[in-house]
Amino acid sequence: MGIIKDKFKTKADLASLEIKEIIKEHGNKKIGEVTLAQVYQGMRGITGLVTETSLLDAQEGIRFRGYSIPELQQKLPKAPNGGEPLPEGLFHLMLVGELPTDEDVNHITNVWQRRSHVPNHVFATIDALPISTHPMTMFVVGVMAMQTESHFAKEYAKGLNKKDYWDAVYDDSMDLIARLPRIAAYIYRRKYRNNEHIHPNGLLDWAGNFAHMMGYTDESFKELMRLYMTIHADHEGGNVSAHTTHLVGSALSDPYLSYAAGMNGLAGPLHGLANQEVIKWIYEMQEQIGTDEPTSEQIADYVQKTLASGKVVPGYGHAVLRKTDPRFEAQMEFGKKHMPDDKMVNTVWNIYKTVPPILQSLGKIKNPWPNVDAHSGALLVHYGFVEYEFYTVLFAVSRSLGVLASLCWDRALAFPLERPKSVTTDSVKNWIAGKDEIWE
Ligand code: HAX
Repeated sequence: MGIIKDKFKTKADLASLEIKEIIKEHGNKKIGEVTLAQVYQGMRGITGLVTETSLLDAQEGIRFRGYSIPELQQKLPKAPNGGEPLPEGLFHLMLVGELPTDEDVNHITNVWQRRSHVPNHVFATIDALPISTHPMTMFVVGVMAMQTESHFAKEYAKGLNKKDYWDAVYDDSMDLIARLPRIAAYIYRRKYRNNEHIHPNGLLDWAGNFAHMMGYTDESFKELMRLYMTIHADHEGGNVSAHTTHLVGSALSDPYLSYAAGMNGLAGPLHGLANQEVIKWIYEMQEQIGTDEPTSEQIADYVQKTLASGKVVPGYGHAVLRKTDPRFEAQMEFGKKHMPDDKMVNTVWNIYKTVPPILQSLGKIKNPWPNVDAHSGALLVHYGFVEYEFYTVLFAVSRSLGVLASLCWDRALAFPLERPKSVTTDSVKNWIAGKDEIWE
């Protein structure tokens, strides 16, 4: 077995014993009560999942295995002469539960380089789609075309022992993560750069090579990709992309099928697609007002128009967070360091000053603060990366790290098929009337 695979297996075996003991000793403890409102309103606040890789606190924001984003920026290994964490390191932390050494990170970079070959039929499948196809659709179709390579599916068909599920899921996960930047860069160059493709650079780290294959040579853009790929990787288990990957994986659908399902969820405008919506919304505002430096009053006016037309302000609000997203803050710091005078970035900062009080004044929005998607596009635009329909693909490449590390844990801990109970409104009415006790 490989070094990382060995470490993971040792950790997972220990965790598995611990969990068995926890369930034996405390399995009957109640973790909360579920109200009818929660059943109807998106299950907010119901604890119903275990996801080992990260934990979201409403006030503090995300912690990956206990570490906040500023702590990770300090503690994770960096590229030579770089200042941002390498996503390889975050993957190690999420998978193994330990901070990596420089050597661990180099090892993962090398493993992903070795596994990064994408079969030709995947590119041919993407090429068969009209050029107007949304990049997220091309991306998921590419992932699905690559499902032919699944070790898990092949081994399962031959007859795989339950105890070995994790092994094939691990191999598929590593292959997928290694190959996704190639697929994404291919789509980018096909759609926006005359189909002129760039060979991978075997000397670069995973995110640096991704930047290179998309055609961005600036060192600070590579740094942005390292930060971007790190902060978008995971947000505990209940969000649509993580939860969907986990749910579909629980049916023993292989990692290609599970990840593709999750990414279809990421492609929704209330989730990951919000990053494209933010920049689209800013461009439309600039066009309507006739300036690329809107004042706070002009922004406030445009926000009111957006709300009056029954639309959401993209990039603001969150189902769990109740403060400014630390991922927004990390990007703001990057902006201050690399492009403090950029007009689009300054507009994002002005929007940050203007929007929360307006949303607060409506009285119904639980979180008026910006989320990760409010900032990411502006940093990309600074480097000339203006093709905002592509932004969610970047998010998807990053999200593979979290959801696939979690999928490895799901199978190593032998989590069962997920199947919550649902009810009908008729049965709810009967229950309220005291006639029906079926789901008590
Ligand atoms: N603009 C306008 N209205 C908003 C709003 C926003 N940014 N955020 C919430 N609301 C509204 C809701 O639509 C809801 O209205 P109704 O009662 O009329 O239906 C009300 O405020 C209460 O919503 P909530 O309880 O505060 O928020 P939810 O948990 O239901 O929804 C969302 C969370 C993220 C979906 C929501 O805040 C939203 O739509 N935001 C804009 C889209 C966005 O930025 N999405 C990305 C979220 C982060 C993420 O997943 N990134 O990938």
